[in-house]
Amino acid sequence: MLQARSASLACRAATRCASSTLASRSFATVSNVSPARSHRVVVIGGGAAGLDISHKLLRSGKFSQDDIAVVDPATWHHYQPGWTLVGGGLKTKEELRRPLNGLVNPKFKFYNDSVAGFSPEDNSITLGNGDKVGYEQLVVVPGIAINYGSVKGLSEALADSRSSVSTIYNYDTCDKAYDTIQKLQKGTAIFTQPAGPIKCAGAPQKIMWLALDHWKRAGLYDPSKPSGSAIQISFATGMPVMFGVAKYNAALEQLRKERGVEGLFQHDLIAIDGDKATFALPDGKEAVTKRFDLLHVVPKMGPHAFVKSSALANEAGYVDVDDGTTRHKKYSNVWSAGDASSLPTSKTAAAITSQTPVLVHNLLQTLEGKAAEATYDGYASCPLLTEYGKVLLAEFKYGGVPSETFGDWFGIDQAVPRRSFYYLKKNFFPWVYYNHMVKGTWGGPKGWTN
Ligand code: UQ1
Repeated sequence: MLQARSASLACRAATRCASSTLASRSFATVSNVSPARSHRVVVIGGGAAGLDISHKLLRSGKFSQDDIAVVDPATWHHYQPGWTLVGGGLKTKEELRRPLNGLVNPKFKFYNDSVAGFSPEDNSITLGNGDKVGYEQLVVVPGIAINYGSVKGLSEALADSRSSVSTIYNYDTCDKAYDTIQKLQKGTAIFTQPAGPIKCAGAPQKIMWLALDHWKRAGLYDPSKPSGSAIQISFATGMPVMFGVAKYNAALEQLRKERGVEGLFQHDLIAIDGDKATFALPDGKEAVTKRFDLLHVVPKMGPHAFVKSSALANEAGYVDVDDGTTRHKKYSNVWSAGDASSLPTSKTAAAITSQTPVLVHNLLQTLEGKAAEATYDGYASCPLLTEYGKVLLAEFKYGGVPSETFGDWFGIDQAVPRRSFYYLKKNFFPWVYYNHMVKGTWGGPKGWTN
């Protein structure tokens, strides 16, 4: 199914690790009392999608004080696409976060709490504190969870400051990634990517390309003589290819070969023990164990338990919405976008810029009793760092069809890494994100909206 495919399809700039704290609780707390509070729209999640959607709704001018509620237990909102830059020593993690309550418009009712359960049959949710909250329309955008338990020994290795195991997918360890890259003088560096959907499917190799460039500049790695270099580099991925969109995969596979990086395809990391990493192989083949001097890990990811266990989820646990309209397939007043949704595309902030206008338009139409006719074309993008100073800007739609903004404007090929794209990634996107996207005024490749 497409979900599996989307995993390889790219780059999920999931914009909130905060979402992973949205606790899962059992339905036992859901009672049949009528809601203490009710709102016209309840938005579950204050991440990239939740902030963009709630502020777009407010800007429509159709809502007054407390008509819209936002639910999220997080204290901080993180610009997660920037964590690769932290891993490469280009930004600090502190500059990429903001207190979430400062990003939520005071016109909203902000429930700084988790979700215990959904009751779509009676149009309510239950908060972590047991309160019921009713809605006319529900937007479920809590992101996805990182499953650290998917790799035995990972949590212990990440927490150990002396170990050379890190991940850029976590606020606590994204800077550890840069420390380990700087410290390595010789030996084997392994960068992993799991089988299955993850946010920003390009990030596992972005950090590798930055590390390679760092070691090249330090005289520790010579791409033309990889085996004679002090450091050897392997990319161990649970996927069969470097990237899920054929056009960009060809460019990245060529880079991998040119740069002497060993490709260990369909190698799915399952355990870490000291300086040994064990990978599951397909077709019942016996697992292989490799020694490492540096290990960058990307754990498996999946829907939050409170979504997966709810009536809103499809078989895989994602909010079961129509690929075009973003409307729930069974409950017509429920909507979803971003990582938590079943939309069969990449889990990236760029994808959210194209999903939210559709969702908001259709939700507003529905409130007015009109047809939800806007459709999402699957647009997603992955600005893929290939070295310090260069980015390959993958942009595509459903089906892995390239849809290049600058290719269309200037006739250039975005599979060729460019300096201008690097500045978009490093400076422009973080700026436009906090100044416009979280306020609902950034349309991604469509530019600014009001
Ligand atoms: C984008 O809009 C965006 O949002 C701020 C990103 O940040 C994570 C992106 O990485 C990309 C690629 C876009 C898409 C916008 C253009 C102009 C290609």
